[in-house]
Amino acid sequence: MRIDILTILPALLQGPFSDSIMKRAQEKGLVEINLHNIRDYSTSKHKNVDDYQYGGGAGMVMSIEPIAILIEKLKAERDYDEIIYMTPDGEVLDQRMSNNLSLGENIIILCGHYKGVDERVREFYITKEISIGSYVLSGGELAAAVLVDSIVRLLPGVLNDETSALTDSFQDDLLSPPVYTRPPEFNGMKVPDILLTGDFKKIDLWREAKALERTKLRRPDLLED
Ligand code: 6GU
Repeated sequence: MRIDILTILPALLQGPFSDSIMKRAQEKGLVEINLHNIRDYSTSKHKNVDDYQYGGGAGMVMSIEPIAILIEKLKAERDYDEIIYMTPDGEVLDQRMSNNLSLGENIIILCGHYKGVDERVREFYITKEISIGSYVLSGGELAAAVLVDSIVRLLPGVLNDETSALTDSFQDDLLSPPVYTRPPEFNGMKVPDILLTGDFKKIDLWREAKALERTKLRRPDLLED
């Protein structure tokens, strides 16, 4: 999979992809993540990427020109499955969306800033608008990092058995059951006896019950449909 991220703050996105699972996925050639600085495509003397909004009002708007030049360049090089705009008024990200996006070959992710991008970018180029939740971030970069992480870890070969995506919370609409490791007792706090029995059939049933109990208590909305 190839992911092209369009941003005015590429430095914000370098960290999240240069360590651990995201780093290994790139080294293994399972994903290619390219950061593009929108400012490099500005044609103005001072390399502006934003301007005052028509009609007045506080806040700058990201201009269409540098974004259009960059998207046209990328689209001329290959076909894209989706051109995504990260925005608080987009569709709220969930596991189903990440699963679907992980099946694509090439995606573009545009990170918004200021008051957002000129509406014409959204109308002519964007195929999908995604939010990561009901709160406001300073820009789309951190949201893009969340989206990319959730997609890349689903690509075949990225996770090993130990970190398998199949046992994640949400993958089957349930939260994960509690987990424990040694020691069996710490300051009087004990690991549940059943986990020490070696009876894996019973342990599986216990985990299922705990997952359901935890989901009912913390996220009853997941059980609704
Ligand atoms: Cl995608 N962008 C911004 N700026 N804020 C957000 C968001 C995105 N998702 C939730 N809040």
